Amino acid sequence: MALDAESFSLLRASVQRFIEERLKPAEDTLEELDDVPADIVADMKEMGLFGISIPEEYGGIGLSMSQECEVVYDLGHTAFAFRSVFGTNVGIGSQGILMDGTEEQKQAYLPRIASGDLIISFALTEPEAGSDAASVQTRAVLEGDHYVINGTKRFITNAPRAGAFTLMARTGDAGASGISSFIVPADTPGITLGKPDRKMGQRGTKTCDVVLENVRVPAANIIGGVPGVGFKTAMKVLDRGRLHISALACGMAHRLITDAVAYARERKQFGKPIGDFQLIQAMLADSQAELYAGMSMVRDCAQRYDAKAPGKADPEVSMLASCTKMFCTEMVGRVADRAVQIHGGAGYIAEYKAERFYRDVRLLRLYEGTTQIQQLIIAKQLLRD
Ligand code: COS
Repeated sequence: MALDAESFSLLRASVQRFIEERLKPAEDTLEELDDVPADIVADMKEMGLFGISIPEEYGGIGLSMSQECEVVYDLGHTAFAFRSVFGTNVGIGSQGILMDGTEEQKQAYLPRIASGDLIISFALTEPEAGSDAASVQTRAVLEGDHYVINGTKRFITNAPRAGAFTLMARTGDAGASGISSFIVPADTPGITLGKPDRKMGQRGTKTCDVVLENVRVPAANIIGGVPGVGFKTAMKVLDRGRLHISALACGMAHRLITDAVAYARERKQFGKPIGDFQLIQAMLADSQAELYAGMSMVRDCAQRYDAKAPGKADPEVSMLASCTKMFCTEMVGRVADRAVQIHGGAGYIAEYKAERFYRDVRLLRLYEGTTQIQQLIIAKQLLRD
């Protein structure tokens, strides 16, 4: 699946224009409102951004992973909260249905996800199940032709906006093979939302707990209709998500370098622009070289992702996606730190974006698998027989 080259370059140009003309000027409003203005969300729907990764037959734009990474790189040039509004529809919320869902489930959900009429969230994490995702405690018990679900999901991105969740719950014994993925409409009786999480950064993104008390969901809502394979679905979704996050990290690294270069040109000390000093130049050069390395990894890994059988696991590609996620998210942390340093005292002041983005990028090393989880995945694959 890929969009033809000409349509893709038109799409990309219009996304880039949208970022420059609409999103960047709204960065401060976003910060003040702690939300994405409704007119911007309406424009995103109009542009088809909610459905970039969904095939055309289900109402989306049908980008390949390589193409998606280029668009997400562009979106990384502005506050992450803009992308987050449609991020779960493009990635972790929808992809389980696309990869493993039945045709009926795809027809029922993907067109509404692609148009943005339905926001879908990914509900895996729990108070006691984070890095150890296979220890999910939320339980789904079969009663006739329904499952009754009880449990709590934590830090669920877009839960306050969601019309549905792809939600992992235990239908069987302990361990990964006892987990199933469900499509759970958000208005099902028994679902309540916790209060919005207050976070270090990324204002305008929405996360909260999702509490399920005797939530009755038709057995037909198990993704693919098969219980016990939900953990694998979740892992495949995360492999893909990790590449998406890597491209986002690179986009933000580019923004931070651009802002740091502009500041280094304009700020004068000792009678000349600070960019004339080699110690400042070294920080810029290190950042640029690391960005180049990261984006090269993203492009290579995305190409391999596109070359494998669609929706099927490939341990080598999973391992490379973890390498890419680990490198790119750590890289943007270093780049943000240098951007603050180049700005000097101004780098600690909220008026300058370096301070805000420094806090925003911190999340990338935590969600969709911490750096330490990526290390485990990489080492496990290397040491495999
Ligand atoms: N694709 C498909 N299947 C996968 C897979 C992948 N990427 N990774 C693992 N699996 C399969 C395994 O092949 C195994 O299947 P079999 O039992 O049939 O062999 C099963 O899933 C269990 O795998 P494994 O034994 O490796 O699971 P572990 O419990 O050891 O944990 C880690 C694996 C730690 C890698 C996993 O729990 C993880 O990714 N944790 C981080 C979770 C995360 O990213 N959370 C963020 C929440 S979303 S923002």
